Amino acid sequence: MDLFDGEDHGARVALSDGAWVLRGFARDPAEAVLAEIAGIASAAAPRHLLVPGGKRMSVAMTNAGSLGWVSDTRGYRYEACDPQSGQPWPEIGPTMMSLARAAADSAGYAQFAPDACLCNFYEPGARMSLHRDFDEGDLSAPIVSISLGLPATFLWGGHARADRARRIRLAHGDVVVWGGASRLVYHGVAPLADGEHPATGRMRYNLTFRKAR
Ligand code: MD3
Ligand code: FE
Repeated sequence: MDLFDGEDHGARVALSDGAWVLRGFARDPAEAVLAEIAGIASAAAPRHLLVPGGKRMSVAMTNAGSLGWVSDTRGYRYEACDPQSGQPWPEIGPTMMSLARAAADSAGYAQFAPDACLCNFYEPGARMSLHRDFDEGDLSAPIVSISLGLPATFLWGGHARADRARRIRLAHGDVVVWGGASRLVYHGVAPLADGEHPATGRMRYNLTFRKAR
């Protein structure tokens, strides 16, 4: 019996090939995860990165783990140090790490050992346009995402950018595991609707755990 076992948990819904949504999987430990996010943010401040085209992202980002995802006008890559401080990224928090591993396990990905956690900070209006995540060195590993705070509309496309996107609501405590045939699909997030969440105020947090090396 593990820490996160409870009557809410164990609802494991297949979204499509290799993608599983675990509704409310992170709800009980949410406060501990939010405290870990605050610790990460105080060591490596969330910032609005530039994309290679020169635009500034509306989502603020930081990282935890031995590698962190960064973007600037030269491109996208993983780096061991925060370019803003020159220091290594802070460690992935123990509660969020065990949660990500338990989620991967329950979706059939045993021994998930992420080395990177990208932390996304959404204020009302922030969005993420359709993209694929393929900068990771190990594309056979899944990505695990944890959503906290205000709900978002996740846009889930196909294997071609032009494929019509499905809309999926991701709420506080939802965890999604994206692997197998779903690992390289186009996806994004619609502009965040304004609101007030009891745990986070006017904010949404999304953590994605990756095997970058
Ligand atoms: C499906 N983040 O950080 S999480 C990202 O809500 C990102 O902040 C979104 O897309 C967010 O790259 C969505 C869900 C997610 C993450 C990675 C995926 C879905 C994915 C990779 C492949 C397929
Ligand atoms: Fe993504």
